[in-house]
Amino acid sequence: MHLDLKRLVSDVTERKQLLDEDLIKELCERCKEVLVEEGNVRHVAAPVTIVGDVHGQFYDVLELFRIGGAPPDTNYVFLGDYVDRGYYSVETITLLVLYKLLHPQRVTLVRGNHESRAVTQTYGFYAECVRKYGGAAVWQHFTDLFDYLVLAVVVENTVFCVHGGLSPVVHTIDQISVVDRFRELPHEGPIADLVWSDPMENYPTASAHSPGGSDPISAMERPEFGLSPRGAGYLFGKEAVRKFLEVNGLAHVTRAHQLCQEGYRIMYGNLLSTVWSAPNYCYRCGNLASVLEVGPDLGFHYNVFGPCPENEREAPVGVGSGGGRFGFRTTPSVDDDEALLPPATGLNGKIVPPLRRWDVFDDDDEVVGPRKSGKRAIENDDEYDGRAGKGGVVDEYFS
Ligand SMILES: [Mn+2]
Repeated sequence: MHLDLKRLVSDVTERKQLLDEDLIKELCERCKEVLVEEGNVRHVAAPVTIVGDVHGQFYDVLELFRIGGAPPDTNYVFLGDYVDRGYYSVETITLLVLYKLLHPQRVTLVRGNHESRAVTQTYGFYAECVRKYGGAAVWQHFTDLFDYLVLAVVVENTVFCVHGGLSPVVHTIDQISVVDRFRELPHEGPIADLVWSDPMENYPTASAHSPGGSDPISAMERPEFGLSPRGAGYLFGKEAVRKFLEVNGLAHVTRAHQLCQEGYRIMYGNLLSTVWSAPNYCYRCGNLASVLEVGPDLGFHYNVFGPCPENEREAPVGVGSGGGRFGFRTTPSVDDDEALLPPATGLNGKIVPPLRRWDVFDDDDEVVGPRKSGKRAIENDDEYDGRAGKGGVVDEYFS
């Protein structure tokens, strides 16, 4: 099958077309062929722009590319959670797959906890596929592809990038490199932890920590990790991050997975940051978004932006705010019973000094070459922090 990938990009971005099911199947097959050659941990060079959760907010993704530059003018690492919650998961993942195929060395797709058959059946992507294509085949093609996404990225042997966070059973990058990732997301173990875990401010120090005894790893071996109320992954604190960076000769962990009111959040004296790239999340949170631009000198710039006007339409034609009869259980709910990420303190000028590495880490993987990137910041007004849901593994906070 001959594919004009550039033409397909404009079909999706300009003509707002859904690609045919046969075409989606072909794109997913070709993308798997590319991804299967990538290691679990991909090494990339700066400059590179790191993107957090986008959750099917396709019009905001288009805005993101207007602000940050489109591939290949900007190198990208996407940190996962491409689908669910928003109304345009199909368009979003289709576009990212097209860019990956067009520029495989300049675009890296990391797996999020929503790149999963189980999670997408609950949070919207499955229903959207069925609604838009009249069946589950497209959902199957994409979720089969998700099994091939990489688990983490290291930028310039200095910045560790992952969707969720650290794992009590992962001490070294090499340990991530040897797991078998080509499968549905497991409920526990290193892969689950990487996509589900969260940092916690003021995590109790080892001496002050009194584990409840319900979790053997936390209680006996890694007191710097604690059980997560998400039901999967772990909570971890500064000490876990400091150790991980030191052991691996790295300087910073950047991750996504949690809504940030201001679009990003810096913690632990700049040892860790959260990047969130879905503005006005679920069309109602009123939050800002950002992408993290890592410069050639490893300087950080959090490029903050708000929702684009098209997303203010909230839902595509035919999808009511209730949405249930189209498969959305309801318009995604937002509970603010648990404050998520309080406003960032310090470092609020968005320019963060270049990082200092602990040590030199040996790289043996492919490296993406330098590229220029355009910049334009947009401001927004509203504010909200929140997360919803508790219970089983599939049940989660909010991202
Ligand atoms: Mn997530």
